[in-house]
Amino acid sequence: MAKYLITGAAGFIGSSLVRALLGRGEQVRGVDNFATGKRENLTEVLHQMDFREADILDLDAMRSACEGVDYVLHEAAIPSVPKSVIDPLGSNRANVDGTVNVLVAARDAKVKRVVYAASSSAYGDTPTLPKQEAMPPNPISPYAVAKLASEFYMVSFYRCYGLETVCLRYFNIFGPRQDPSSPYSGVLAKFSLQMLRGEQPTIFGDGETSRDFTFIDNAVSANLLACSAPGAECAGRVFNCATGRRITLNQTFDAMKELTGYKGTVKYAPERSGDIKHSLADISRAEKHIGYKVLVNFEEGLRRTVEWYKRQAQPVEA
Ligand code: UD2
Repeated sequence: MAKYLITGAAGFIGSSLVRALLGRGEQVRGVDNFATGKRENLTEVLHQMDFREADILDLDAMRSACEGVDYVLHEAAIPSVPKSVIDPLGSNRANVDGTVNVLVAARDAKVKRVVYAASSSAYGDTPTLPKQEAMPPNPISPYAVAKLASEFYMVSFYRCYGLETVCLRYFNIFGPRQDPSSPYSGVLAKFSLQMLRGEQPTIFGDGETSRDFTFIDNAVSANLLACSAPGAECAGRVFNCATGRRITLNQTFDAMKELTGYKGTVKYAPERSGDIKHSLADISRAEKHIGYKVLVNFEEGLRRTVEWYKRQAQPVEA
């Protein structure tokens, strides 16, 4: 049994990792400052873990959180392109300064490995598809720059201090417990809530924007593999975490109409500043070096996701 620290444990991805690790009988410690995470995401598992309300910007709290830990899964972030365009300083603090704190604490506590929630936004709008890890990054939004800077810090801590770090470049992860209610929410969570309520969703752009939408179970599995793979295969390296398929927003809207029963139309609005047009991953590096496989495809993931939001909308029976 190993001990894991999950930063951002009350967030969508963090809380999914908590459940997966507890399900495997691992010891789990979690930190979250509830900036974007929610206590409800941990309700039924809180008693099985060591949860601490703490901010990754608090170095002392991170030092204490890293004590006795084998693996750190660093998910805490302010994960939004548009929010970073409005508040680049806030994005940089959480997404860069916070990461350096976690790394310093992990290094000094002699943690075995840190796995980092990097982002596909690092690739930016380079025309070449699919995106391969060896391609030069070309970030557009402050969020993308911050996530990339943290990736470089991960690699630097491996090179300078020998702390094993692995970066997983997440490609639009979606699934149950993703917050649907903020203007900065991921598009699939937002559309699920809106369409189930019969509200008209908005597509920014012409709808031909595409994403390699990746169901959460695939990201959870990538994290577990990134912890267990031999250091020679993965330490100090970056891996795409995706499915290798891209879906347009128009296709997504059509698929969600069927699943939600929404009868209305979609509204089109101008593209968002900082957005990327197309995103698609080459996943062969992760397949080769950490044994990654796509476990759940887009259609099945979307079905499970919409079902979950439907259940949330139903009143609890007395
Ligand atoms: C970026 C990263 C993703 C992750 C995420 C964290 C890329 C390609 N992906 O996701 O890996 O790090 O940031 O937040 O950079 N949209 C609508 N209507 C809406 C909401 C969104 O049309 O109501 C559009 C949006 O303009 C974009 C697409 O849907 O073109 C996806 O947006 P998103 O916010 O779900 O995720 P994205 O791609 O910014």
